[in-house]
Amino acid sequence: MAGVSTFRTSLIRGALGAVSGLVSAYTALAVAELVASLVRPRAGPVTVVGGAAIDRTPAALKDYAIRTFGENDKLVLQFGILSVLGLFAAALGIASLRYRRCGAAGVLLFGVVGAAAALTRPDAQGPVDALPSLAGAAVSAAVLHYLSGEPVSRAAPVLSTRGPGSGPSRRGFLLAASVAAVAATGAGAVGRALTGRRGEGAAASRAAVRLPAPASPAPVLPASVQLKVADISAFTTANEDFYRVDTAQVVPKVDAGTWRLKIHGKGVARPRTYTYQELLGRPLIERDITLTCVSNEVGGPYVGHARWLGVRLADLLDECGVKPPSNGGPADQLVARSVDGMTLGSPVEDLMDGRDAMLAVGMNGQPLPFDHGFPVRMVVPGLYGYVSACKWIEDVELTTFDSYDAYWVKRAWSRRGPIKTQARIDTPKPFARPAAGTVAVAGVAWAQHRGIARVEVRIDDGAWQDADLATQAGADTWRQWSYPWKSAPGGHTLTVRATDGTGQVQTEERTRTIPDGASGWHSVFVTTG
Ligand SMILES: Nc1nc2c(c(=O)[nH]1)N[C@H]1C(S)=C(S)[C@@H](COP(=O)(O)O)O[C@H]1N2
Ligand SMILES: [Mo]
Repeated sequence: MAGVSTFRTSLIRGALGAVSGLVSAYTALAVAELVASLVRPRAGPVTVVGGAAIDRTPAALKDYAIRTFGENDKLVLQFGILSVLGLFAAALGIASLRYRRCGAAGVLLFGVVGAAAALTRPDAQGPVDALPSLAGAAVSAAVLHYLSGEPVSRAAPVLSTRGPGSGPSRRGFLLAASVAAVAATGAGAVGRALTGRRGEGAAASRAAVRLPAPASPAPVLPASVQLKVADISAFTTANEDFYRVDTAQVVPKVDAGTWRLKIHGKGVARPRTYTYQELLGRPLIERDITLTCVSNEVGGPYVGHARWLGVRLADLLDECGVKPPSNGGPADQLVARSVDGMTLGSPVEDLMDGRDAMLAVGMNGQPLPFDHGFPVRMVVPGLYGYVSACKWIEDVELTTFDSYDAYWVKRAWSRRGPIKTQARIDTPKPFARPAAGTVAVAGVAWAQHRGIARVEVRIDDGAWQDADLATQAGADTWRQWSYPWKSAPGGHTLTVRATDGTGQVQTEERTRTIPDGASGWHSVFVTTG
C-alpha cells in the first residue's frame, strides 16, 4: 500500500508541477502581450516566432498548408506554436520540482529564442522588439520559481518536500497559481485593450476617407458580364468575400494620416515621398482588374475580381524620373516593401508599358479594407499577386533582378510571374448529383491582360464544345462562361479549357503551383440520374 500511496503522491506532485509550468507560460504570454501593446503589437512572441516559422517553411510544406488549411493556415500555425509551448512548459514545470533553477533557466531560454525571433523580423524596429519576449520570460521565470519551491517565508511550503516536515501545502499552491493566472489574465486584457486603441486611430483615419471621383472612370459594366446561372461566381467579388493571401498574422493597421510612400533607388532622378492626401489629390483612375494568386491550384479559390481606384503607377515613376529599361532606364525591377517587411518585385517594363498598373486606394467603392492593404496597395493587371500586389505598401525601390531577390523569389518561386490562362468549373461541384436532363455547366476563365476569346467544354472523351461566353468586360478581367449540357444518366467527367485573346489554347500540361503557377485543365466528376 505504501508503494501505491507514494505513486499517488508523485503523480499529484507531477500534475501540480505541470500546472505550475503551464501557469507560468500563460503568465509569460500575457505579460508579453501587455509589453508588446506598449512597444509594438507585432513584436509579441507568438507572432514573431510564427513569422520566423513562416519565413523558414520549405515551399512544399507551405504549399501543403495553404492547400489543406486554406486561409486558416496562420491560425493552425499559431495553435501549433501554443501547443508546443504548452508541452515544453508542462515538462519544465515537472523538471523544476527536482531542479528548481532548471525550470526558471528553461523559461529564460524560451525568452531568448522569442527575443532573437523578434530582432530578426524584417519589420523589427530595433532592440525594443526584444522586450515583450524578455519581459514575459522574466516574470514567468519568477512565477515558476515561486510555484515550484518553498515560498519566501518558508512557513508554508508549496510543493517542495525537501525540508523536514515541510509537506506540500496544496492549498497554498493553488492560491498562488490562481493569483498568477488571474493577474496574467488582467495584464493580457489590458494589453489587448491598448493594442485595440492603437488600431482605433487607423480605423478612424479610414472612416474619415472620402474617395474622390475618378478622373478616368471605368466604363459602366454591362449587365451581360454576369450570366444568369445559379452558383456561378459573381462577376464582381464583394470585399468581404475576396480571397486573402499574405504572411501577416496580425493585419497591419496603418494610420493614413501618418502614412508615407517613398520612391527611390537606381535611376530615380528625383526621389520623392508622398502622403495619402497627396495621392488622393491626383487624377485617379478606376479600373476593373481580376487578381490571382500563384498558389491557386487548378480549380482553386484564390482569384477574385474588384473595381479598383488609384493612381497610375507609371505617372508617379515618370514624375520621379524613372525610365523603363526599353528607354535606357538602369533598373529592371521595382521592389515594393510593405510596413510588415514583405517585399515583392515586379518588372519595371511591365509597369510602364501602358497597362493600368496602379497604387490603389479604393476597392469596389470603399477605401481599401485593412485585410486588403489599407491605406495603399499595388494592383497590376496580368501579374500574379506575389510579384505585384503589395498590400500596406510604404516603400518603392528601383533596382535590378540581378542584384536583389524579393521574399518569394528567395523561397524558390519564379522571378517573373505572368498569370497563366485558367478556366474553372463553378457548377456543378465535384461529385454533385444533378438530375438528368439539361444541366448548366458554368464558371469563370481568366488570362489577365490577354483576355479570354473562347471557352470549350468536353464531356468524358467527347469532342470539345463551345461554351456560351458572357460579355468580356476587358482584357484584364475574368470572363464567365456556361454550357447547357444535355446529360445522360450516369457518371461523367466534365473538363474545361480556355483560349486567351492572343489565340493561345490553355495547356493541358498539369504543373504544380511552384515555381510560377499551376497549369492544366480543370475537370469535375459528377453523377446524373
Ligand atoms: N504586404 C503583403 N502584401 C502582399 C502579400 C503579403 O504576404 N504581404 N501577399 C501577396 C499575394 S501572394 C497575393 S496573391 C495578394 C493577395 O491580395 P489579397 O489578399 O488582397 O487578395 O497580395 C499580395 N500582397
Ligand atoms: Mo499569391
